[in-house]
Amino acid sequence: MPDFRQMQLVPTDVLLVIDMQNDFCPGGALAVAGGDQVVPVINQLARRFEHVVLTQDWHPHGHISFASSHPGAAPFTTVDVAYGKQTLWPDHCVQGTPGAELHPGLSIPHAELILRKGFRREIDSYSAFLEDDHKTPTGLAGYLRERGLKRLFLCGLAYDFCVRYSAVDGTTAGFECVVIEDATRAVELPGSVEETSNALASNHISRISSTTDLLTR
Ligand code: VGL
Ligand code: ZN
Repeated sequence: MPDFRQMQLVPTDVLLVIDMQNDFCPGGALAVAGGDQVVPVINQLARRFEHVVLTQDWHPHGHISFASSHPGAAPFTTVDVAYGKQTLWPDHCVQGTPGAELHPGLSIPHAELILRKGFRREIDSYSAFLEDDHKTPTGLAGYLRERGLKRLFLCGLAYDFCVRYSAVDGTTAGFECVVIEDATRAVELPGSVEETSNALASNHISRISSTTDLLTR
């Protein structure tokens, strides 16, 4: 594992802020415990990065990931869909609703891109790179590559879903990915945090703290 104490941020690094939206924060439709607590941590981190990219979960009404779209099904259960198992969620991050807006405390005026994902009714997208059919690209890899951005520091919500899959797919796409652990929070379905930590480890994705020298110097 790289020694982040010896390292410096370089201009080809990017902070990737995943789904810091009202619906994932306390009071929201799919609230993650302590989700709002990472807002000041992320604001502070963002000042260290020349390049910041945000993502926004952005679902149409009737989205395949909504339990309400599957008669008789309850949130937090799974169903089989064309691309495999789909966890069902309460309706969340519906396009154009207040719940889909970025958290009002987020202050990153220099963010360069807001990438929306999950906007196809029949395909969910946890990952910022590849939708859950494992085929449909979001365009982010092309954007980063064309701009010469190489190393991704991930934060935001949720650790065990969108942060996890974005980090793994980013690695597969050829980017070095690092998760800033205290700048994330987890949904915490049974086993999901442990599985995430294992998936990150087996993909050689480092987990660091926002207080690491690299990020504070
Ligand atoms: C997410 C569940 C459903 C996330 C998005 O941002 O982690 N989780 N949609
Ligand atoms: Zn979603």
